[in-house]
Amino acid sequence: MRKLCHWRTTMFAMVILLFAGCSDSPSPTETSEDDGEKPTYPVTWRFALEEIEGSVQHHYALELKERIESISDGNILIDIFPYGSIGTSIQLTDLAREGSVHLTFASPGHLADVVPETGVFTLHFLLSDDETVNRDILASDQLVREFSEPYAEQNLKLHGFVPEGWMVWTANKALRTPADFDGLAFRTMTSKISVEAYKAYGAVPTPAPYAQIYSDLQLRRIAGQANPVFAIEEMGFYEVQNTMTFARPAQFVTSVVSNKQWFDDLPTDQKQWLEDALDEVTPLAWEVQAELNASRLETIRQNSDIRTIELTEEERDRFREASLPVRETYTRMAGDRGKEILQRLMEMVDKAESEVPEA
Ligand code: 6CS
Repeated sequence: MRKLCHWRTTMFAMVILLFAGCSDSPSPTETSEDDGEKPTYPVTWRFALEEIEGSVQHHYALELKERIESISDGNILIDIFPYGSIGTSIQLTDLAREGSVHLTFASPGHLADVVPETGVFTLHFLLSDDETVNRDILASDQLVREFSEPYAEQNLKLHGFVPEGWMVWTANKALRTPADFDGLAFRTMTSKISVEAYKAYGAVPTPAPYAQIYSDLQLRRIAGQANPVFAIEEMGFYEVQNTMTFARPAQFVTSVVSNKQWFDDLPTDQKQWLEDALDEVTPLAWEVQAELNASRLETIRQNSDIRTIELTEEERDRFREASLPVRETYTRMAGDRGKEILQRLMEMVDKAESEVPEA
């Protein structure tokens, strides 16, 4: 990636860890609501992002920061750490689990090795083709409740899921049928279940952190990758690929989490501020991703002669069929609880789609 230096990442991670114990905001092992002490304001919450400045996650974090700092009259400050200032997705999850960062994004494509149930969001053609159906399901309290326990077991408090747009495939050729993936070194997110989605199409899945994609494409260590349009633009992937295939196999879904013990120990008013602010930001994030994905496609078109291909329904059906066995693999990896979640999610989609008024 152009905007990230690995050594800097490691250094920053070490600095964060060193300062973790003397944070403005109590670390999970320090003060708690129960000890009756008034917090010493202002306190600072650290929010780490899996994406760079200008991204969907960055917009989300800025909106949250503005709200929290305003509702709390400046008593709570939020320090935002965009991708590149601390570490990879999975490192951010680890830092949140041990309390060095308070809040972070944790995308299932990486997180599923830690919380296997979240691998359900890496499955293709599972959610609806209707984005508003997906938006409502992902924003529902019911879904968050389904996942609360698996996250809590990893000392993570799940605050919600955020869709960031359709996954778009890039390569130096069109990917119209599963046969086009045959033997193709295709970058996937790092969890085992993310790999399975592309193995099912005959690709040679090559898991790698986000920061590595650009150089791996440039060096021809990989031949393709999948990400929403806004990411393909801001990470420059379109500069080193000549075709974008729009197959709408899945939404890119991420989750917003905090250190569970830190959240449980927050004074009641701070907890309420956080929950209220998150409730306000979620619908905005939907609008932000829609706007960014549309405008960045224009930017890509202006700055390159990349080909864009929209698959027909018949072409999509071939991928849908090839993707179905991965659901079995998911249930083996995510166990009974994962199986139930998959079932519940399919029911939610069916129900929501049946309630969509006819056009
Ligand atoms: O592909 C990835 O790894 C990343 N893609 C996005 C859009 N956000 C974060 C994630 O790590």
